[in-house]
Formats: sequence, C-alpha cells, structure tokens
Amino acid sequence: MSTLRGRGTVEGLPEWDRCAVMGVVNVTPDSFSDGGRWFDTTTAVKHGLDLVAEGADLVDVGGESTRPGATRVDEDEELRRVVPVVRGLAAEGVAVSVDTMRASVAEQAVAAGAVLVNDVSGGLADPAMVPAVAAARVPFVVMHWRGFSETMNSRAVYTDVVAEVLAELRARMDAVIAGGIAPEYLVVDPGLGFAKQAGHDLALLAHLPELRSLGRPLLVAASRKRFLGHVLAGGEGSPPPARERDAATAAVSAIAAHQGAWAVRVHEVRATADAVRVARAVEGAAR
Ligand code: PMM
Repeated sequence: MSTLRGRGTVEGLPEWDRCAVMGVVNVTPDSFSDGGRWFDTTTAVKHGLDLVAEGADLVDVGGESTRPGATRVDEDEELRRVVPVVRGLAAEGVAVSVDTMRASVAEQAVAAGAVLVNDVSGGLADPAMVPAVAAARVPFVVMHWRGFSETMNSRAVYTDVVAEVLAELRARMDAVIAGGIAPEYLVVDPGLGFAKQAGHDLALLAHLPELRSLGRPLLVAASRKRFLGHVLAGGEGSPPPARERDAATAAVSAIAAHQGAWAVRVHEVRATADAVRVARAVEGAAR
C-alpha cells in the first residue's frame, strides 16, 4: 500500500483533500511555547481567527498546560478559560477542537460549539470522559499517554518504543470503543513528548506508517517540542527557545503529511499550511 493515500475520514468532520492543519490556541499563563500570550478571551478568539486566515482547518483550544512538570489547573478555572473562547470561535464558523482531560470541560465545550474532543490522556485522566464523548457523539482523539505531567518524564522507558506505543494505543482504542465511542469517531496520536525522550519521538516519526496500521486517522503534534530543540542544538549546543523551532516544526509537518498523517497540530500555521500543500502537490504528481 502506498503510504501516500487514504488518510482516513473522521465521522462528523469535513474530508480534507490533504493533511489538515490544526492551529493551537493555549488559553494558559504557562504553556511551554506560548504561555500567557492568548490569555484573555478576546485575544484568544482573535488569535484563533488569525490562525484560520493563515490556513488552519481546525483550531484546538486548551486551558491547561501539559508541559513536563506542570501542575493541574482547577476545573472552574479551566472552564472559565476555555468555554468562552470555544463559543466565540464556533460563532464565527470555525471548526473548534477542545484540548482537555476533563469530561465537564469537554461537555461544556461541545455545548458551546466544539466539534472534536482532544484528550491527551485518551480518556484515562477522567473516568467520566469516555461516557460523555460517547453521549455527545463527537470525534475523540486518543493520544498515547502514561501519566500526568508531574511524573511523565520518569515513565519514558521503553524497550521498543514503536511496538509499545502501538500496543498501548490499541488497548486504549479497544477501551474507548467498549465504553461506547464508535470507531468512526476516533483519531489516534502517538503523543510526541509525553513520557518520551527525543529519541523516542524521532523513532515514532520514522515509523508513522506502522501507526497507521491502527486503522484510524493519525494526528501528529510535534510543534516546538523538546525533541526539535535537541535536534537543532546538535551534539554540543543549547536548544533554541520554543518559538525558534517553527521552521523545524514545518519540516515535521511535511514529513508527517507525506507519510499519510490526517492532521498536524501546530502553533505557527502559515509555514505548516504551505508544507502540507506541497506534500499534497507531490502526492498528486505521484498518481
Ligand atoms: N501536545 C500538547 C497539547 N495537546 N494534543 C494532542 N492530541 N497531541 C499532542 O501531542 C499534544 C496535544 C502539548 O503542547 P503545547 O503545550 O505546546 O500545546
């Protein structure tokens, strides 16, 4: 099978003819690459609309930082951050995804117009999440996750990272399907940087076609992550700051799109939108 064809479709979402671009709006004071920049509702909505103007197909709104070591935000505060931004963007016709590990936030975001629930814990953090998403009948991202940010670095231990991530994702897919979410609604994500060292992230990117054997569309979220800092630093140097990793991010977007990813999640949309268009053009020329 060509790795270039058949990205898969997700029930309830449009069928894009190329890898989709998911732009990120973190309504947080402390996300590792853009914390504090879009922290009030008006600025966050404006930023989401700017991302759409730059080529985002979806906008992912989150109110809790998941950077390594981060402590959890409380539920009321997460709701206060996320729901008005979701409502504001949905009212403008934007396809909004909500990035949350809490069922209550997912439910209220869907009521406010979100069309996809992106749970980095794949339903593990909150036992009410899977039933809530099943009842809402919206798409659900199942990401590979081994524990909360406080402890995830200590869980980055693998003998064969690709085989283990595949097996753990398959088990999560089975669990969420058993919990009532129809398979057609699932998106899978290797969870780059979550309980993973740089070498693990690179190995997963090198083996994306194997992840596609899970049979569901694949979301790849490499944007500005630590492993890119390691790559750019080379052997000796110090990693460039997160906001200087956008060219490297766009390179990953091109690679992921070329390997059949369904969507890439990025902070800086313009370069990635170009990257996925180029990948699409190359794909067209191969037929
Ligand atoms: N990474 C972050 C946040 N949300 N969602 C998915 N599906 N996959 C990811 O890898 C992912 C995510 C952390 O990055 P950020 O703090 O820069 O947004």
